[in-house]
Amino acid sequence: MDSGDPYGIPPDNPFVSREGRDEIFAYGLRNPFRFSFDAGGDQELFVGDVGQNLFEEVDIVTKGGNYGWNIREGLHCFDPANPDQPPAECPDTGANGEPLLDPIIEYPHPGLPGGIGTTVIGGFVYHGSALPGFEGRYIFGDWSTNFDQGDGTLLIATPPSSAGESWSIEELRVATSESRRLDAFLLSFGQDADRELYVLTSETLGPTGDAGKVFKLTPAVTVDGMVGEEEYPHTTEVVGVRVYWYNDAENIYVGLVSPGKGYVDIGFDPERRMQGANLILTAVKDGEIATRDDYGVAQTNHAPDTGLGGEDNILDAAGAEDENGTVTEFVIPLDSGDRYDKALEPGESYTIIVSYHRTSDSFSTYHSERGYGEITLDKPVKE
Ligand SMILES: [Ca+2]
Ligand SMILES: [Ca+2]
Ligand SMILES: [Ca+2]
Repeated sequence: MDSGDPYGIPPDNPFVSREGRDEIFAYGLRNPFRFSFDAGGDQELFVGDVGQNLFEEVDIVTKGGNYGWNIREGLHCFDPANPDQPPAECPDTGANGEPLLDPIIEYPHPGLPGGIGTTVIGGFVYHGSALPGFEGRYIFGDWSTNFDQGDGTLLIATPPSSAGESWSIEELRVATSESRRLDAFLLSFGQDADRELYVLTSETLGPTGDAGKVFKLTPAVTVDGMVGEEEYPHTTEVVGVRVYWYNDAENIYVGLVSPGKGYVDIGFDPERRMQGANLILTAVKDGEIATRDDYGVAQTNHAPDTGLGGEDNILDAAGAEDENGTVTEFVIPLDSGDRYDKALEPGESYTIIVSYHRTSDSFSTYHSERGYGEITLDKPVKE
């Protein structure tokens, strides 16, 4: 509050010095539930406005705007006496002749074609760094498809190419859930100082019990032998091999895109040449992924951890070849506890040593190319 003691009303509010409450900034909203200002762009005010029987909407709120309730529900006409049947026609101005402003997003309730949910939950325009593909898009959701069993939906909306059109929406699927959905009531979103987003849920309908959870939105890396455009938040190139990585609090996920048809490997935190590095060797042999967890026993020599008395700690791996080369992906623990793996700390930077062979799948063939790079790990909150 810039003025007033302790209460003030901005003097340029639309109803100051005329009929109507001075506090009103905008109107025609039914049940606005969660709002946020865009941290970028034009710092616009995004509001999720809960509808009645049929349609949910999201509005960009402007001073003095009339958002149509109860003449309209979403983009549809609304009749309070017959709320399940949108009239074919309705006024396009309010009581004072002002235009009724359309939402930027509308979606229907379950039971209608394309039905998503019953209650829109406003979110944030994304400006974090973990999910670069989400930049400038609006992350929001729906509370639940029904009142009995929490079944919230995460949604992402993309701005239209021409102003005035609706934003397109897609469901955000949850990789860490078997159903790929929240399986809980979606209550709200949060944002941290880095503008990363959090999802607040509960398994109970009301504000009771201890079934509330807070999740952080992070990239979904799938170990499938394909590196998707927005799959990994980080990448670097070493001697023609593109290295992708992502880490959570427990594991590091790595994608290697090699110009060769032979093996490709990466060593973490080498001391001299490959000596002391935790080396992960990968190759696609006859269409199948082959991997080995090694240790740099000397500057130019490495051996399988299992042969040295350690363990193979590769948790998952996949790979594929095409005419351009080889793609492999794998997951290893940040700290396997094995003395032949280097423990990696979230938030720290490490040298990497990367090599590949143009044609040979044999892990004992001398590489075609080798070089050094650096990776920096994210410091995620405990999930
Ligand atoms: Ca993948
Ligand atoms: Ca190991
Ligand atoms: Ca190792």
